[in-house]
Amino acid sequence: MPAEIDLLLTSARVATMNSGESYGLLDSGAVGIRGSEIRWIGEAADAPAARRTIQCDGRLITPALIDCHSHIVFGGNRAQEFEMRLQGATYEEVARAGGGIVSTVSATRSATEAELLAGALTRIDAMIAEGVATVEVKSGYGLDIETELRMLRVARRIGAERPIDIRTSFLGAHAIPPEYAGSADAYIDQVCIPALDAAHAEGLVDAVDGFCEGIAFSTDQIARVFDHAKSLRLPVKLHAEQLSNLGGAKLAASYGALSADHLEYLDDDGIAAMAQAGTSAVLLPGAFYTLRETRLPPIGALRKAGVPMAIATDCNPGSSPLASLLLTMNMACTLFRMTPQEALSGVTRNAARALGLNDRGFVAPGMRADLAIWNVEHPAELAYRIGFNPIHQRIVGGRS
Ligand code: DI6
Ligand code: FE
Repeated sequence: MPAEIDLLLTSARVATMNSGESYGLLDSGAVGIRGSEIRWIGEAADAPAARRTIQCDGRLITPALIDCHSHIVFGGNRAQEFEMRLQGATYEEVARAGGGIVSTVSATRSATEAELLAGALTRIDAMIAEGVATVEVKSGYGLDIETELRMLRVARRIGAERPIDIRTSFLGAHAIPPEYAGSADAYIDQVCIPALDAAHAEGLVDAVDGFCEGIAFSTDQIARVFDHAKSLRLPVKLHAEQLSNLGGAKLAASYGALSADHLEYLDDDGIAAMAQAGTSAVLLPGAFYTLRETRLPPIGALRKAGVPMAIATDCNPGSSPLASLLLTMNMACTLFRMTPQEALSGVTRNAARALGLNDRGFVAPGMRADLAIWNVEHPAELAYRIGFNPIHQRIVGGRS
């Protein structure tokens, strides 16, 4: 009779993350996999027979990591803007002077699909090397129909080129391109919505995102994009309350958004709306760090309201040139005073939830077999070290 388990990971400490409040630790545990699914979890002593066994020698198993907010497809880089900011310019001043997002837009428009893919793969490879198995990737540096589609095709190709699951978000409402300066409404009607239709028709869109901010789009403009997303039955999410409070989180919650992201300027009203709607908070310490923000997202109030908190790299060439989810975990603890357990939940269980994925993010029978095996004893070590990658092995969809 063939064994029911293809692959058994045994003699491991397992952080199952199967409750929101703890690591869900199993000290001498084992995880049984069949095909691409977890079939069994329990004490190593009780483990069933398996075709193949990996002895983990006491190493830690966690769910594979999930980066639920990234902009890894783009052309060029913004090192010069980094220099400008070091000479005193703010992020908003750089954006208003034609730099910022818009300068990445020019570089992205002039890049070929192959060039965009090559750049994105360098960043994805850094993520894979740290045990990441799912990455959300946004468009938003094209801001014309053709380039938005090109970015999303590149995002899909990443998943074909590498063992990683890519979830795409259409971010046509990211910035106003120079040819529409002063005409944000016309941009929404003539480019953003037609681009969304075209991308959706090609099967390129898993969710719709926007940037609600003084230097980007108003709540009314975002609402029009979200109405259109709803008509296509696509879930929504929003960059909200990053540099000021326009009520973006409340708007997002009113559309049942998967997440509201950034949230440094979030107020009590926004928190209550998110809690009621079940909208997750995605916190982005890399952007906070890079922009040297001083206003912290209201972590304590989010925690108290029971809003699930995810954390992500926001990997992008301007406000967060960060591809390390492990460093993001450290920053979430050191800068935002999140606990190491919250940081790990934020890149596993709560990151899955922020993407609307219920088949991953914790270790339990029936879940996808996306796991990371680490050379650490205790899960707090993942957030504790800086610039140190203790990965031993990554398993994606049951494949080691
Ligand atoms: N907020 C961000 O942090 C990124 N986009 C956004 O809306 C930054 C994008 C960039 O500066 O290129
Ligand atoms: Fe972002």
